[in-house]
Amino acid sequence: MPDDVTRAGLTRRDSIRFAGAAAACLPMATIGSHASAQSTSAAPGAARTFPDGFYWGAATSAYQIEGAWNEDGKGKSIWDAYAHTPGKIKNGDTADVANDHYHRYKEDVALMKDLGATAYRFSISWPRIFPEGTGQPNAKGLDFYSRLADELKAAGIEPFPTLYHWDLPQALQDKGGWQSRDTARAFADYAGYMAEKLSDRVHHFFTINEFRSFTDGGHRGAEVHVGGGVIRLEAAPGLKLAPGDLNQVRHHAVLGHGMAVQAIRARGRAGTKVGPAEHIHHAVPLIATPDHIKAAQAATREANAAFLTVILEGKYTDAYLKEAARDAPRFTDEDLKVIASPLDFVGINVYKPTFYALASDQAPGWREIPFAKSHPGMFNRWLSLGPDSLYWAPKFVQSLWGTNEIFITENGCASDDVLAGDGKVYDTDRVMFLRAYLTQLQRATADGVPVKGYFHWSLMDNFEWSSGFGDRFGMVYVDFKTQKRTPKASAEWFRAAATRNAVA
Ligand code: GBH
Repeated sequence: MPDDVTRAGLTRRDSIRFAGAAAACLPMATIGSHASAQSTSAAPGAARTFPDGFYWGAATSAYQIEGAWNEDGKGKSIWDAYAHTPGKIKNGDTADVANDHYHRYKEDVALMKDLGATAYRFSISWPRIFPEGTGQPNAKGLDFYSRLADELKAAGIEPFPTLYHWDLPQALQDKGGWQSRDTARAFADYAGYMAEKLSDRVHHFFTINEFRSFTDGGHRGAEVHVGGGVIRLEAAPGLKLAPGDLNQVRHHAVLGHGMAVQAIRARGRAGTKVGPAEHIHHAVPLIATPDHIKAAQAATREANAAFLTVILEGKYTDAYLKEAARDAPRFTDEDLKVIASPLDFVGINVYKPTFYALASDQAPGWREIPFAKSHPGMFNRWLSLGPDSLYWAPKFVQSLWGTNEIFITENGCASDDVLAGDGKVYDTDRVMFLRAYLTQLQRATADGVPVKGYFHWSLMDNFEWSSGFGDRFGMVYVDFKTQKRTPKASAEWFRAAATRNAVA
């Protein structure tokens, strides 16, 4: 019954009963003296605050929300082509319209403002800017991002664009895509162009989102065993390359990142900051004692050998090259220098531990501990619950590479959201997830790990790649038939945290 439902989905009778019980067990005098006795030390529930100036943001990506896939001179991307291929996306969904954000960006910026967000991470669609990947820019494409940046600034929200969130111009795919070194060059030219045009208002650029997801996911894919069956996970362009060719794709991707960093420095205003947004593979020490912590740290360095480690160290690890053997990427010393171009910050997407680790007497010095069968997870099977990832992942970035600015560029979960009788969405699982993860992030900042901001994935429900519109990752519920946006309970949680700069 709708009128029987009050806030937080409790029935009116439940909330009255709860209030009565609380009053009977905890007389006011007890509550008062307890609070004052604790006031000089860390009281239960003491504000778990973040450093001053901490950015509270939400994240999205172009293909997942914009729609307008063929408007205003936009070129086709590999995701347009892939989603238009029958059988590739669940329920035959495509992001041709998606959240219609291209036309509704003002409404979406207003939503963010209501959430108390001070930063927004979005991605720029490369084929909107360069429909053919290179050559003649499309003025209308640039104009969209320019208007978006203005709208954000006017709302007091700092724009943090990502230059590549997987939507490669199809025209470049036709010439070999990331298998070709020319794509790295083309990416840098596009990155430099964007810095030139936007760096009067945009002070932070992320180069590439999640190297492994589009290199390995798009050029090899994976077969995973789920509930007795096998499902194939892949991303555009949906290729199955031999190991040596895949390693070359990975190399071109990190090279493209490095070349883009240099192009942004050359063509952006002085002071423009740049870094990657990488899904860091990381081990969490199963037991947090010095030997296991050291082992987890070493495992984390090796787990990122092809991506973050070479970007931050300018060298592929010996173990990576040894294991790849004949299939190792072909590269020059000059490539390594470009790949390791100095960065201003490191952005990491953090969802769950890649694995737990324990120290071992045997090489390589750690043991991977798989998730227990009964380890709890979120709505998506792959998303095991591991809040202390938000402690250890940034901590290891700092301890391994001495990074002095870290952003959490994504963190969040899908939820089987339903509109309640009162028209609201009570996503208690997402609120639980947020509180648990951000408690660990706050712990990292209190330890001196230089985390400068947090971007929740995602601002609003959107096109979740191969899963289509079925997996809702937003703090804002979207009815894809009407485009109506409804902030969920998690959005209220986010606002409470952002406005207090503390875990809520
Ligand atoms: C991010 O990827 C993406 O950047 C974003 O676009 C996406 O919408 C969001 O997460 C939510 O998924 O092989 O079983 O682990 C997160 C990292 C890596 C998670 C690939 C899903 C595939 C399933 N993703 N992974 S599994």
